[in-house]
Amino acid sequence: MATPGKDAADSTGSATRELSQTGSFLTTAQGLRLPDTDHSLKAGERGPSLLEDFHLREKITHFDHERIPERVVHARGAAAHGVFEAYGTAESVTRAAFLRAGERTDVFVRFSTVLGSRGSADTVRDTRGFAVKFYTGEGTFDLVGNNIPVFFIQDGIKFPDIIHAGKPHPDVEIPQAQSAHDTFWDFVSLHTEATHHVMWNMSDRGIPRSYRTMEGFGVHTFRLVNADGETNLVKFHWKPVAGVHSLVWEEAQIAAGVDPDFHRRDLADGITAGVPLEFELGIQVMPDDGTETFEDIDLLDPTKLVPEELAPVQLIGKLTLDRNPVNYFAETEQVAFHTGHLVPGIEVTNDPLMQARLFSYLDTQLTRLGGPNFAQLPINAPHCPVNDMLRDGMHQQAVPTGIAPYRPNSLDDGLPEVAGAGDGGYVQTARPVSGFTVRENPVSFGDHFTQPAMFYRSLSAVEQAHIVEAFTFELGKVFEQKIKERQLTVLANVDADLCAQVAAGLGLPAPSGTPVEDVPVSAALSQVVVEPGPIAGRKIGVIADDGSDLAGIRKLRTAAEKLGAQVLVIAPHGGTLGKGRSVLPIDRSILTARSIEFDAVLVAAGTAPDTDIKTVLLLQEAYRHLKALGAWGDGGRLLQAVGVDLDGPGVLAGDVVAKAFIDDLVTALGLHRVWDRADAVMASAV
Ligand code: HDD
Repeated sequence: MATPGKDAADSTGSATRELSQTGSFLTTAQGLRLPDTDHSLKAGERGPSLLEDFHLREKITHFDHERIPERVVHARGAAAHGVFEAYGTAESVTRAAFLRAGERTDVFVRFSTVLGSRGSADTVRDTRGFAVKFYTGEGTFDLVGNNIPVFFIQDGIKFPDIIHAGKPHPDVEIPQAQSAHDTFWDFVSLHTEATHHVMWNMSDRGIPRSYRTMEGFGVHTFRLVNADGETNLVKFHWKPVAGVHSLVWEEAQIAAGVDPDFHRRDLADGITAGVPLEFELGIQVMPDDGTETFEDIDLLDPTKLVPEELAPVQLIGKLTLDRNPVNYFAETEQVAFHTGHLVPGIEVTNDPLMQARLFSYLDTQLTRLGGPNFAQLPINAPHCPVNDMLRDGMHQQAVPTGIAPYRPNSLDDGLPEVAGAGDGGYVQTARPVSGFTVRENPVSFGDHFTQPAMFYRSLSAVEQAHIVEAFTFELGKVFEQKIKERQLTVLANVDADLCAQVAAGLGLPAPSGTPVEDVPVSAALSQVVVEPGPIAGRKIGVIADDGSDLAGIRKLRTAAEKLGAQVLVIAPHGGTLGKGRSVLPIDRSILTARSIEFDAVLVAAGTAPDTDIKTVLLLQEAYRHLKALGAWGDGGRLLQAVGVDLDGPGVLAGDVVAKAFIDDLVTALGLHRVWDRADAVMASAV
C-alpha cells in the first residue's frame, strides 16, 4: 500500500503546480487572484498602511522567511542533473541493481567548497565536495565524496573541531572561505593525522580548474556484496573524462574577486552550450579477508589511500551531467545527502569517520530543512515506490490512507510486508563484532607521515613547487610564530627539502625531523599530463578589432565547437565587428574580459598592435599562468609588443587559420598548461 503523494515524485518540481511566471494570473498562496502587487493598501494616498492588507502581510512574511540555515559545511555549491549508465563490470562484486550492465539511473550531483559561506567565492583553496544522488529503483543511494581521497581526521568525533578551526575566527569572522589563518594551522600542526589531507589541499588539487576536471573519491572503504553473498572491500573513484586539471594560484585569487561564480558558471554554461560533464565511476577492489588491511594499509583509516598501482581502478559506469537545475533553492539548496542512503549490495565498514557520518547527515537536515519530512521534497524524493510507516511531523505533505501504520497489524490487511534479500530487502551482511569498549585508535592509525611523503614525491617538479608556494603563502598569513614553527616540524617529518624551502620562504630556520626516506611513488597522483586529452569545455579567447580577419575567427570557431570548445571574441568595444553579411558578434569587450576565463588566448590577423593596458594585462596574465598563446598572420605584432617571445614554448603561429594551426592549438589545450614555460616565467618580468 503506497503512501499517496509520495510515490510519483518529480525531481524538477515541475509537477507541483503552475507558476505565476509561466503566464497565468498572479495569486496569493491561497489562490486568490490579485489586481495589484506594487502598492500596499493605505488610508489615503499619503496615509499609513492598513493592517487589513493581507496581501502585504503574506508577501512580506513569506519574504522574511525565505532563507533557511545554510549547510554548516559545504554551504557553497552548484549542481546538475544527469544520468548514470552502468557497464556491468561491477556485477561480480555487488548485487546493486543499478550497477547491472546497461542500467540507466537518474542522478543529481552537487559540487561544493567546504569552508566558505553560501555567498563565498568558488576558487578558494579548499577541498571540494562531490556528492552524487543515484535515484535507483531499489531506493536512493548517495555517494557523498570529495575531490581528495583522504580526510583530516580519523574519528568523526573530531569533525566539529577541525571545522571550528577552519571556519573564520569566531571574534571577527575573518577570513572567509580560507585555511590561511591561525586557527586552522594551529589545529593541523597539533594534529598530525591531518598532514596527508593538508598536503593535498596545498597541492594543485586545492584549486581545481572546474568541476568538469576534478577527480572524486568516496574516501572510505565500503563493503560490497555480490549475489552469492561474497564480500569485497572497495574504494570508489570518479575519473573525469576531461582530465584532471587545476588553476594556478594567482588565477584562483583573481577569479575569487573578478568572478566569484567561476566554477558554477562554468558548470551551468557548459551544460547550456551542450557540452555535458562526464565522469567514469571506478572501484578499487580489495579482498575482505578479515584483516581490513591491504598491503599494510589499514583500510579503516580514512587518512590513507590505496595507490592505484597496488589496486587498479576498474571502471564500472559513466556519469553524464547534462541538465541544469530549474530552481537553485528547490533543488541545489534543498537536496539532502546522507551516507546512510544505501542500496542492497553496498554496505558500510567500521571506519570511525564513516560511523559518525551515518549519524550526522540525517541529523543536520532536521535543522536545515525544518523537520523529518525532507525526503518528500521533490529533489529528495526517491524515484521508486515509497511505503513507509513514518507519519505526521512538520511539513508533512502526504495524505496517508489506512489506519494502521504499525506492524504487525490486522486492520490494513497486515501490510506493509517486510522484504527479505530475495525480495530486494536491505539485509546487512553479518559481521563479527567483539572487544572492550575503548576510546582508542588501533596502532595502525599511528603513521601520519609515510603517505604525505609518498604524495609529495610522486609529483612533478612544478607541482612540488606549487606545494612549497602554497605552504609558504598560507603560513605567511599566520600571525603566531609558534604555529609556523610547529608546522615546519610537521613538514620536517614529511620531506626535508620541502621543509627547507618553506622555512626559507618564511625566513625561519628549518627544523630537522625523521622523514621516511624509502617511500614508494605513485604516478597516478600527479596530474601533469604528457598525452593531450580532450578539450571539451575549454574556452579560447581571440583578440580582434575592426581590421581583423573575421573569416579566420569563424573557421576557428567551427573547428573548436566540433570538439566542444568555445571561441570568445574580445574586442576594444562591445557590439559587433565587420559589416553586412560578415558581421561578427563580440563576446567580451576588453573592459569585461579577464584572462582567467580563457584556457588559451590568440590574436587574429589584422589586429592592430594596440598596447592598451587591459590588453597587456590580459596577455601577460595568460603568459604567466602558462596558457597557450598564439597569433596568425600579423597578429603576432601584438604579442611581440607585450614582450612575448614568438618562438617561446606554447606560443603558436601560422599564416592563416589552417589545419596545422588548429591542430597545434588543440594539442596545447589538451596538455592543459605550457609546463615548459614555468622556469622562464619564474625568471622573467612579463
Ligand atoms: Fe560531510 C556535508 C563530504 C566527513 C558532516 N559532507 C557534506 C557534503 C559533502 C561531504 C560533499 C555536502 C553535501 C551536499 O552537497 O549537500 N564529509 C564529506 C566527506 C567526508 C565528510 C567526503 C569524509 C570522508 N561530514 C564528515 C564528518 C561529519 C560530516 C566526519 C560529521 C561527523 N557533512 C556533514 C554535515 C553536512 C556535510 C554537517 C553539512 C550539510 C549536510 O551534511 O547535509 O552533516
